[in-house]
Amino acid sequence: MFSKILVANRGEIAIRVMRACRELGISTVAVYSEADKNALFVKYADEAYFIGPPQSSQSYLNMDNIFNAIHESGSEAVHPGYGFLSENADFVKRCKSDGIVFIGPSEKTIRGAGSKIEARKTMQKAGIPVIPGTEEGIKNVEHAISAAEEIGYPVIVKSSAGGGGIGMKVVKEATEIEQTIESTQSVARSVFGDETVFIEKYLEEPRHIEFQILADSHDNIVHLCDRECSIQRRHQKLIEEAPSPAMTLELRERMGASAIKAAKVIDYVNSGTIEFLYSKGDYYFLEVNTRLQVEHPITEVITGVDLVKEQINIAYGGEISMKQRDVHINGWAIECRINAEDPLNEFTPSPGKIRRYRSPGGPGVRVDSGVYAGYTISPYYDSLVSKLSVWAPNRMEAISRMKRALYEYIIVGVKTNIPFHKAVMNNRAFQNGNLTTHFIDDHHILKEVEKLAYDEKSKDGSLAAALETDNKKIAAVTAAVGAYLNQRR
Ligand code: MV4
Repeated sequence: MFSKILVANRGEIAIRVMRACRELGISTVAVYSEADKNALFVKYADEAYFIGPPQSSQSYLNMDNIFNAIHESGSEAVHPGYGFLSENADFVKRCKSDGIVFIGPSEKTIRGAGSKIEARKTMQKAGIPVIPGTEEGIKNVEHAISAAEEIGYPVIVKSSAGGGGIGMKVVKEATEIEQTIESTQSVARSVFGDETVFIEKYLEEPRHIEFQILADSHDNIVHLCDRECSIQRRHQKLIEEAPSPAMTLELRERMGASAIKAAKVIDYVNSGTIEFLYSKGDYYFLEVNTRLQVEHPITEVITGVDLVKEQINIAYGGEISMKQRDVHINGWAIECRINAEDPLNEFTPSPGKIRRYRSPGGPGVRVDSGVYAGYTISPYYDSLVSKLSVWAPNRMEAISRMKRALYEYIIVGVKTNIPFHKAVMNNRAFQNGNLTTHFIDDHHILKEVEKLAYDEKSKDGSLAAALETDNKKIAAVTAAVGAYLNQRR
C-alpha cells in the first residue's frame, strides 16, 4: 500500500480523505493557502505545506506549488478531492510524468468525459439512451434552425465544454434560436475557450438521478446504486438522498446496467458517477463525473462501502473489495449541505467567525465537517460548513431523523441554510417523494423558510446571550490564571 498521500484540497473533503488514510495506516500531507492557516484539515494532517495566497488560482490550482509539496514531502500519490484539480486532465498528465499516482481516472478518460458532445456520442453508440439532440456541434445558423425544428421546441442549447449549468440556455420558439446560439457560443468561448455548442430536446420537469460506480484496473466494475439530487438551486445541490424515491427494482436494473456500460466504454478506472435525467418513466444519460462527489457519503451510508478506501486501493492497483452480487441497499440516507449563507437573501454567502458550534449526533447521524468553534469561514472558497447525513430504515424515518438532527445543530456567528433544510423536510411534496429539479421554486419553499429562520434566530439569540456570560467567565478565569503565573515568575 502507499505509505504517504498528499491531499490537494481543503475543508471537509480533505479531512474525509485523510480519515480513510489514517484508517489504512497511510501518512497524510495537507497543502494550504494563506486563508487556511488555521483550518482543521491542516491540523488533522501529519504534515502540511503552504502553497500560496488565498485566491484558488494561486494556491489550490497552482500546480507548480502543489508538485513542489508532493516532491518535498515524498508523497507517492495525490488525492484531488472534488473541484479544484480533480477533473483537470493536465494535472493527471503531469502526475504521470512525475511518477506520482493520481487517485482518479486516466487523463484520456477525463478529457473524453469533459467534452459533452463526445460523451453523448460515445454513449449513444453504446446503446445508452441519450436525450434527442444533435450528434455534432452546431455548424451554422441554418444547421441550428433545422436541427431545432426536427427535435421540436422547447430545446436547450448547451456548450460542449460546459458544466455546472454555465453556458446553457433554453429556447422556447424558433424566433429565439439564432440569437441564443450566438450568445451561448460567445459565453462558451470566453468561459471555456471552446465555442462548440449542441442542441437537445428540453425536458421540462426532470429528476436528477445518478449512479455511483467503482471500476478497477482488472476489469471489475460495480455500481453502488442510485442517488437523487433534484433539490438544487442554480445548479448548487442542496439535498441529496439515496436511493432515489423514483427508483423501482426494474428501473435500477436497467439504469445500473447502463451506468456500468457507460463506465466500460470510456475505460473508466476509479470511483465515478454517471448522471441521468429521468422524465416520464424514461431515463437519459447526461454526464460522467470523474471525481469523488460531494454527496458520496449517502451511498456509503446505505451500502456500507468506504468509497475513499476503495479509490485508494484501486489506484494502488488492487481489486474492488466486492462483486455486484455483494452490493445491497440497507435503509435510506439523506444529506443536507449546511452552507454559511442567507436563504432569505438570495442565498448570499455569509462568511465570518463561528462563535459557537455544536454538531448533532446520536443514532444514524454522520457529520462531515471542516470547521470548529472559533473558526472563521473565509470568503475565498465555497460556503460549505458541513454535510449532515442521516441513516434510517426507511425514507419517512430518515426525514424525521434529519429534522431532529437539524434541531440539534447549533451554529452561532454566521447565517446558515438550516432553516431552508427544515422547510424542505416539513414540505408535503418532499415527504411524498415528488421531486423535480424545479422543486424549490415550484413549492414556494422560501416562504416557509422565513418563519423557520425566525425560530432559528431566537435560538441563536438565547445561545449568544449565554455565550456572552460564558466568555466573561472564561476571560475572568484566564485573567486569574495569568495573574497567578505572573506572581510566581
Ligand atoms: C437539461 C435539462 C433539461 N433538458 N437538458 C443542468 C446542468 C447540466 N449538467 C445539465 N442540466 C440540465 N440539462 C435537457 N435536455 C435540465 C437541466 C437542469 C438540471 C439538471 C440536473 C440537475 C439540476 C438541473 C437544474 C436545472 C436544469
